[in-house]
Amino acid sequence: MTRIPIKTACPHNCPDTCSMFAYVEEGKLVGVAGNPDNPYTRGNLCRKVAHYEERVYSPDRLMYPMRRTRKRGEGKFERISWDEAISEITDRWKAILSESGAEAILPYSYSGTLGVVNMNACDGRLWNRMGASRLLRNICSAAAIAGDGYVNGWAGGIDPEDFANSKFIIVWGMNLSSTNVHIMPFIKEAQSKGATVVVIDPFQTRTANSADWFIQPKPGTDGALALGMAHVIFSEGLHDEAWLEQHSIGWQEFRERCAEFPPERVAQITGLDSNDIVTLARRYATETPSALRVGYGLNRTASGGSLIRAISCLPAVIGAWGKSGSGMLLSNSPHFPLNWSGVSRPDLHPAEGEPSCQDYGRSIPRAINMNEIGKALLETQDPPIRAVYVYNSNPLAVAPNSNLVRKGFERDDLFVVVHEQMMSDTARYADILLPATSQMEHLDLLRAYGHLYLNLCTPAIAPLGESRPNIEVLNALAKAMGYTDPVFDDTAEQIIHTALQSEHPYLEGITYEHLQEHGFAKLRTPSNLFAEGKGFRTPSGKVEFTSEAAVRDGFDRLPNYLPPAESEEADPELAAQFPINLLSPAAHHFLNSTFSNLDSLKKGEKLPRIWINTLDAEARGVNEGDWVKVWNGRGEVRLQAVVGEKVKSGVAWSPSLWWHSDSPEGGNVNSLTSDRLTDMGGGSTFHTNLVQFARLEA
Ligand SMILES: Nc1nc2c(c(=O)[nH]1)N[C@H]1C(S)=C(S)[C@@H](COP(=O)(O)OP(=O)(O)OC[C@H]3O[C@@H](n4cnc5c(=O)[nH]c(N)nc54)[C@H](O)[C@@H]3O)O[C@H]1N2
Ligand SMILES: Nc1nc2c(c(=O)[nH]1)N[C@H]1C(S)=C(S)[C@@H](COP(=O)(O)OP(=O)(O)OC[C@H]3O[C@@H](n4cnc5c(=O)[nH]c(N)nc54)[C@H](O)[C@@H]3O)O[C@H]1N2
Ligand SMILES: [Mo]
Repeated sequence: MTRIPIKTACPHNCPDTCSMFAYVEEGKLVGVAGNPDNPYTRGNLCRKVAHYEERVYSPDRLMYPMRRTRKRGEGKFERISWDEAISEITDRWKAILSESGAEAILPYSYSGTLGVVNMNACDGRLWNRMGASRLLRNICSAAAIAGDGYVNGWAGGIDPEDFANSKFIIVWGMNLSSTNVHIMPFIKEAQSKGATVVVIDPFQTRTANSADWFIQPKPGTDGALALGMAHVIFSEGLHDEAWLEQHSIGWQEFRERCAEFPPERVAQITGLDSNDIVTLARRYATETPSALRVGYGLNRTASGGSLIRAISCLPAVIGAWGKSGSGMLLSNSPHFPLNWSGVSRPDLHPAEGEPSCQDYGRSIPRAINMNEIGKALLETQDPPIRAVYVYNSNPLAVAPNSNLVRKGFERDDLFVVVHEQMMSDTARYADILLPATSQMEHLDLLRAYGHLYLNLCTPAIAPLGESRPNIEVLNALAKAMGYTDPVFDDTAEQIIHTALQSEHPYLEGITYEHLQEHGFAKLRTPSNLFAEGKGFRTPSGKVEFTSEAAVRDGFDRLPNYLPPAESEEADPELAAQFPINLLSPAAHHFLNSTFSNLDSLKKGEKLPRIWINTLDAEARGVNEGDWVKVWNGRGEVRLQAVVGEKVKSGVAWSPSLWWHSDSPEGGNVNSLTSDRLTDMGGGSTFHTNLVQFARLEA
């Protein structure tokens, strides 16, 4: 039998945003495959998505609206109708609005889908109209946006396909083989043509195993390494003075700052060999074209803003921008010139003219940082948060300092609505629980953050049970609130048409119909982004080594190295008590907390584990396979030990994220992580996390 595939795309939070095929028989999804026509994702799917039908038909799927019957958190519910659910929610909201004002209501959402409709439009429209508390969606990349923003203006990066043309590639704090698998063939192609691939990571990752050179610094010290590299490059005259003169400001002052970071000092900060620092700098500057693939892991450290700011300077120092196989890629989302205000509708807000969800730090309406959700639920006043509406996120599992988050969600007087696909850790805490459609059941438009293609996510099957897409539920809630604005009649298709309404040359010829026919389209970007020093989005339009914007925001005029809080350097007393820096980055088989409930992927991940160094294990009598208790002042978890040399002494590594409901005591690694914010941008600090561990008896 020949099966005709439905062209669709993967909406999960991943740089790769794959073009997919869905196969349907008698209304049932029977399989998926990569769309071979996409030149970047090339018909390959990752292990997580390759059997997507397992997720769509998971026994954890929610099928109809429900109301809580027992204590919050126990996960006991009774079935109700959509009409009952909508009127119960809006009755409560109307009472709260009249008693406490709209800021007493908080939407909480992040990245269940990256769809323009079911993420971006949903994060704006209703909440803007209502004047609800704004959520600072800072859990992932806020420090990077701030740090790179001062230097390059957060202008996007180079085309990942261009890495095939590089001669020297530094993969900096990113585990590509797990988190960006589709760039690997391009990097391997470069390698097969003789390029050198360097991985810089405190843990010997899968990606490090395929590198030519693995460099293992102490966590959070990469900013010093970047400044030290720049120092070597300047002092040996390997910088590109002509490029710097034409396309940057402040490079001579920057050179003076870098002189404070000679190789010996950097060696001491990073724990690396000073010869390696010199060699790395020389090779980066001379084996051109050279390119950086910079990860988000780096920006989730306490000094993540300063750290990314320092690294972001390097391509300009050697004049790498605007040439084939050369430059840097951190995120490509800024390249997508969609009609964002038409999508999120900031103009609907009563305090008209206020910005939408895209930026942070404004006070009207008041803003709640999603990293501090526990604290916000427990402590915020004037008015206190009386209702939360959670969608596209699983805060009980993904937010830092879980124990505080749980306390917040346990508050008796809080009204909790959760719109979810699965009976997740957070769904269990709902008063009203609403069923959401999966990507196979709704329409959406997808941009990407790791490449340059737009994709259309086309539904392949009818919604399961009574599940509904985010946009339909929020439109229904808006109407029941009495908001008569015509936008709340918009269908997904209308929103996609709006999103594509743009005169920008990158979108020329990319219409809804084109996307329906092909499934995807590459932005019409020039073949070399940033050619002739164009495209930086700083106030001067140049690369800014000195930044007046940074000064205005209360920071150093120049990039600098700051030791991360919760480190031996910054807090020796705490480090004496909790001497291990625990990193908890992306797991190979999970996607944050998505997929962590599926048996086949759990098998791949085995058990909640922690990688520790042999010396640290011996000092505590821990052997391979032992269960250990890991704790600090915020909480405690039980993990299985993997002992060896993949981490240096003083560092540990635990891939994330398991569900709390998988552990007999409840809790996952986020019971240990801190809700401290980064130095810049108000970002998360998952990787700055001092702990202690001990062997558990039997
Ligand atoms: N399989 C899988 N893929 C994913 C995800 C997932 O959960 N699973 N999550 C998705 C999301 S939301 C994101 S944001 C990206 C994240 O993907 P990445 O950008 O790869 O970020 P992380 O996984 O946080 O960390 C990457 C690496 O940084 C290292 N690291 C931590 N601290 C430091 C440091 O101070 N210095 C250096 N040099 N390295 C450090 C970690 O050891 C880790 O190997 O991946 C996306 N893709
Ligand atoms: N310790 C530690 N914690 C981390 C990280 C880490 O590296 N270490 N990574 C952090 C990062 S980078 C990120 S981005 C965050 C991610 O945090 P989240 O965005 O909360 O990510 P997920 O865990 O994937 O949860 C998304 C939820 O949305 C649901 N969902 C999917 N599609 C839809 C939909 O269409 N509608 C609705 N209503 N729901 C849907 C899924 O079922 C899932 O439960 O986690 C952060 N947490
Ligand atoms: Mo993320």
